[in-house]
Formats: sequence, structure tokens, C-alpha cells
Amino acid sequence: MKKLNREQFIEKFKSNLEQKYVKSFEDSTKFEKYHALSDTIMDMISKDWIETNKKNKTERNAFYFSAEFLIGRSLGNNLLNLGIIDEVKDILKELDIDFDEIEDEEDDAALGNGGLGRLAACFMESGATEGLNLHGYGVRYSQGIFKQRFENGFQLEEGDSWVARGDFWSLRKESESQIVSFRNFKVKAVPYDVPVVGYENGVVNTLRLWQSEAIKNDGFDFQDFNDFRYDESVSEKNRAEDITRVLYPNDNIRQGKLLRLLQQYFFVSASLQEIVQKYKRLHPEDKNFSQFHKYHVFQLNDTHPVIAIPELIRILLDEENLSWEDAFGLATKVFAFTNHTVLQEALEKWNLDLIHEVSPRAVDIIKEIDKRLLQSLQEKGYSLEEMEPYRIVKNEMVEMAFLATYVSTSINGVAELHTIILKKETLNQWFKLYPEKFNNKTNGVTPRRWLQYANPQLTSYIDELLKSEDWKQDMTKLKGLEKFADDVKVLDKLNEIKFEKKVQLAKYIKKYEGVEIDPNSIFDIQIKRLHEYKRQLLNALHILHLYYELKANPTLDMHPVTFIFGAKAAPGYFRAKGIIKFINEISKLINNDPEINGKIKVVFIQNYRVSYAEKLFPAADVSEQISTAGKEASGTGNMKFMMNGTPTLGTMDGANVEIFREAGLENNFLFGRTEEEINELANNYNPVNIYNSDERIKRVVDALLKEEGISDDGTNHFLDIYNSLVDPKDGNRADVYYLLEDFASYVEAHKRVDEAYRDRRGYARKGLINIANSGLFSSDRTIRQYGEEIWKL
Ligand code: CR6
Repeated sequence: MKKLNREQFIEKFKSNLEQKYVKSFEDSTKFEKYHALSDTIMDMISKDWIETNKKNKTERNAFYFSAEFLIGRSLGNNLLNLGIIDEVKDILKELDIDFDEIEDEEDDAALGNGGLGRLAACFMESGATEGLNLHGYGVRYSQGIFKQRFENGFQLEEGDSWVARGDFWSLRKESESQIVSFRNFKVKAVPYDVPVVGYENGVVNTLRLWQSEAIKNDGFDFQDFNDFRYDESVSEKNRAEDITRVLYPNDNIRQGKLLRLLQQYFFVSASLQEIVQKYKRLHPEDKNFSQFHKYHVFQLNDTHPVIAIPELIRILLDEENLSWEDAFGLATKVFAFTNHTVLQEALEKWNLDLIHEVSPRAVDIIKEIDKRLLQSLQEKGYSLEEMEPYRIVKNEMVEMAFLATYVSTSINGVAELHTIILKKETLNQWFKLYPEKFNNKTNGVTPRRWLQYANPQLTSYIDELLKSEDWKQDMTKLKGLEKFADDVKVLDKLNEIKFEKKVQLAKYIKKYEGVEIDPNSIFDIQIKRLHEYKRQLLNALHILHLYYELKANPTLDMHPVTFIFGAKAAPGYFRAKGIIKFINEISKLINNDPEINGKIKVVFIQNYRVSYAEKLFPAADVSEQISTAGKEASGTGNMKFMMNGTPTLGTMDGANVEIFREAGLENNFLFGRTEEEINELANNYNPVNIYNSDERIKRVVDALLKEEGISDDGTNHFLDIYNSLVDPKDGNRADVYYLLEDFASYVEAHKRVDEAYRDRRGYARKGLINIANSGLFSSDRTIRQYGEEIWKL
């Protein structure tokens, strides 16, 4: 089916370019072409966007509140979802333009840290694809996650002014601006709407990102300026713009900073005010908001937007004059909460004084909620002692997860194991009180970006094998691939495709990292934020172990392997930065050792991000998912590897558990202690014993301090890492994440990979079974479950 009028498209594209840059088409730069192409697509979308908006007005809607949306690039994905990507590539070729080069002109919209933010972006896309009335609400940070560069192996951070050259994928909606009132100042919240194009279905949903600006005269004071007070003349403007200036670069770690809370309050306040206004316009008769809950449900993406609860109550009480009973009652009907972590250091707690700085009314309201909770528990017969674990406000600190859990209709975890841990530990007291509120929604990823777009070669081969494209609408149909499991022609072709993707990645890595890698080696990849619990350090220690084995026995029989890392460390996370330096030192040592003869290569790619990820997942032979069991809530990279036919080498953690179940343990590489085993071990765990009794472990741990080729350049990073593993401090156990406990099992799992890989067809078979069973991990499935079971759309 032709979706595109070629002549019209070319004409529009060219005239866009000429009008914007007053240049002839021939003289324009790649960036200018990228801009003109983006605008051409925005024009194409506009009709469907208006239609979708109309329909939403009369129906029930879900609002996804999230401090992060890690969008990445939009050009390719929008072309794909409009069903015109191949045609447009063709057209560009005709015009002598290389699509890959145009595509590379787009900066990632990196308004998120990692999994949580990328999940929000996948959900938006799947929501549009499934035709759900789903609206995203978030923050338009002027600076996304920092750009990472290595200098002498150390991470350096640079600002990410992603809008500097223009953001062509959003529309500023000045007329829908809101005023957000903080305790001692007000700002204007200006919405920027990003279209979310459904997959070949004519739906265009909206992601609304708020930007903070000064209210008057752009905040510029002419009097001050005329009186030569230049700094003062822009201070109002700066203060307002500071609110949405930059994304906090922490993943899975709480940051008790005032500015962060201002950001949270800013975007939920703007969103709720707008939504309430719209409701009043559409339902002028419903003065006490008695029907509001029938049209609205707010999904709180982790605790970051939980300040929305007191804010909605404030609006209803103070501005709409509802009674406490009505306002609070309404709040208990419209919120749903997703928890994304069990790490104590990540669960947000806000000091009452700090909340007071932002919104004094929020403090009153939270205290009132806490008081009423205790009353209701008392009525149920709870003693003071029994009530203690439920206190929302403790020592002047507000437990945001408790506030959310108390008020919300639904509390969900993001993978089966994670939800179990929430019920039995993290939120156990709440589970006992409200068992019916708890449910699981295993995460998913969008197969459009992560399979169809990232891996068109595999996509068209699947089409060919299944003799149909139906699987693109229903990923469980991939199951049909299983019948080719023993078809050698198919397995050889899958290997061929994998090789092509590896060659492409090798070229890209050569271009951006300056490192040569061999596509015939095993590509063993760990890409995710740097965190101790994710255990990149375990991976590094194993590589070093392999290196020493090879040094001792240069004829060691092993298939060459390339270890690839990608990870940003939070700028203030000293140990994580040390681990990056350590891996870069290992990389230098091994890559430059002629005796190794290319049998091991180690590459730490710089500035890992969504657009780089699109090149990495399809090229992987091994997916490293090695977190300490019980610590990774779900993981979503694991699913992207699986869809691209990569077996998982991993622990029984997060969604790995479900991946192993779906694709079979025999097609993956399980290792390490289970969460239960670790709990049993807990107090008796003694890493120093392991260190002293296993020569291999001692050798690699000691390398941190003693290996000649490895140095932290006097920064003490490596002593810190060494101590974290084997030096118990102040009664605290060392090796909190059980690296040494799992080391032997990890080494053994790698040996199994090495052996399995030599049977090239056998290995392709594992990949095939993984692809065939990846249907469960489509975010279409996840978002449908949210829609049916939580939002009741
Ligand atoms: N860091 C979890 O750690 C999960 C995502 C999305 C995380 C990760 O396992 O896949 O959320 N948690 O659910 C938080 O950000 C708090 C993450 O991305």
C-alpha cells in the first residue's frame, strides 16, 4: 500500500527547506535537510493529531505523570510508525541523500536517566499504538542527562543543550500556559506538546512537557537595566528558568535537594491545574467534581510525582471550595502508583521544612492525611506500636511511597519477583492492610524502536519466515518461529544477519571510539547505568581473570571475545566513577598486550544513550544481566537483547526470571545465588574467607592495588573499590552485593557460553528461541494490562 504521494512529499520537503533557510536545496547542509524533513513529517501528522485530541475530550483518560521521558531520537521512529520509512529512504536515495547521515544530525532528547525514563517513552508509544487515551505529562529540561567523555580513563561530564540547535518535534502551546505558585514566587509553566505516533493506526497522542519561565516581560526588568544593574535585570528570568534547567542525573538514588522538589511540584501543579480547568469547561454542571474520577486516572511513575496527591487536594479545597471529605475522597479514587525499586537509598523521603519551602499548603495537607490514617487504623483496633510502621510522617520526614500507597487505588511492581519482594518486605505492612491494591505489571519495551527500527534485517527475515506481518500487531505470534529451530538454513541466515549487525557496530565503534574490534569474536555486552548492584565490577574482575588465565597459558582454547561496556555514572557517585576508571585501565592493559593476540578486547563506549543502544542491542551475542538477585526491579535492556536474538547471561533477578521461564534455561546462561539464598546467607556472609580461599579471586581483587599496568593515578579510587570488597568497616560487612560469592559461578557460566558458541548453529538456535518467546516483553502487552486492570479505560 502506498502511503505517500512521492511528488508532493519531495515538493514539501524542498519548499520547507528553502523557506526555512533561504537556500537552494543543493546548497543546504545535512542538518538543514534533517530540519526540513522533520517539519515535513510534523505537517503530515497534524490532521491525525487534531482528530485524536477531539476524541479524548469525551472519554475516560489516563495521565502518565513522570519526571522523566527518555525519548531519544524521533525522526526514524516516526517514519516507521507512519509506515513510510522505506519509501522515504528511497526518496532520499533518489535525491542523493544518505538517510543514515541525516538521521545522525538529530540529538537525542535525553530527558531521563535510564530504565524508568525509557520505560515511560516506550509506554507512550505503545499507548498510541494500542489506541489508548493516554497522555504523558513531564518536564521539558533545557539540559538532559549530561554527555559523557573519557579522559585518561576517567569520566568527564558536559552539559547537554539538546535544544540549542532547535527541537523540531514539539509545539509550544503558549495559550495553555499555567501559573505555578511556590511559597515565595510564581512562575509561568509553558507546555510543549510532543506528538506520539501510533504504529500505522492514525492515532497521535500527546506528551506534554512543561517549561518554566518568568511571568512578566520575560522576567526582564528594564528599570534595573537602565540603571546599569545588569545582573538584577535578568535575575527574575533566571530564577524562573532555573526550575527546568537541568535533569538530575541520578538513577536509583534519592536526591534531597530543594530544586528537585521544586521541579516535581512544578510539573504536577501545572498538569493538575490544566486538567481541572479543562474538566470545568467540559462539565460546567458538575460543581463538586462528583464525576471527575470517571474521566481521569493519574499514574504516578515512582515517587517523583507523588506531590501531586496533596496538590490535587489543595486545588479542590482552596480553589474549588470542596470539603475535606470530598477532596480527599476524590484523591483516593484517581491515583495509581508504580514502584520501581526496593533499594532503600532510592526511596524518596522529603523533609517537611523543604516541602514547606515549596508549598506550605502541601505540608498541612500531608499532616492531615497522616492524622486521618492513624485515626482509621485506631478505629480498626491497631495499637500505637502496630501503627508505627504506617506513619507517613516520621521524624519530620515524609515517606513518599507510603503516601502514594495509602491514597492510591493500585500499587504495582514492575516484574513478578519485584512485586513479590514489595509484598513481603518493602511495603509488607501496606500489603497486609490493602492486599487488593497490590498487583504486578511486568515491564515491556516497544518492538517498533527496539526491533523493527533497530534491526530491519531481522525484521524482514521474520516477515519472510512467518509469511505474514501479523506479528507486528501481536508479538506473541513470534512463537511461530519455533518451528524453524532445527532448520539449518534458517539458523545460518540468522547468524548471517547477526554478523551484518556486528560489522555495522564495529564500524560505528571504530568511528566514535577509535577502537578496532573483530566481528568474528563473541560480542559480550553490558549496557546500563553504572551501579554497584548492577555489578559491572564483577564483569571486570572476570575479564581480568580470563586475562591472567591466558597469560599463564597462551594456547588456552577459547573463542575470541569482545567485552563491550556502556554506562554513565552519576557525577557524585565516587565508587561508580572508580569502576569506570578500573574498566578503562583493564581495557588499556589487555588491548595493548601483544601476547593476548586479539583473543580478548575490552571497549567502554562513551556517552551510552538511546541512539547508541539502537546499534548495540542487535549486534550482541551475550546479554549481561548480572545484578545481585533481588536488587534489580525489572531491567528492560534484558528484553531488548532478547528480541534481537541474544541469550541472557544472568542471575535470577527482575524480569530475567520471566525471560528464563519463557525462553527456557537451556537457551540462556543462568548463574549465581537466588534472592532466597542470599537472604539466608545474609548475616553469615564472609567475603574475606572467600578471598582467602580462592586463589583466582585473590589474584583479581589484589590487582586493584598491585597490578603494574593498572593505576588510578593517585585518586584512591581503587583502594576504595578494594575496601568495598574485602574490608569490613564499623561492623558493616564488606561486599554488600555478593560479587565474591557469585564469582565462581559467573566464571563457570562464561565457560558454558564459550563452549556453546562454537556450535554456531546451536547458538543461533538459542537466539531464535529467545526471539520466538519475546512476545511477552512487548510494552503493548504491558500497557494493555495497565489500561484494562488499573485504568479501566
Ligand atoms: N533504575 C529499576 O532499577 C527498572 C526500571 C523501570 C528502575 C529497573 O530495574 O527496569 O526502573 N528504577 O521499571 C528506578 O528508576 C527507581 C531504574 O530504571
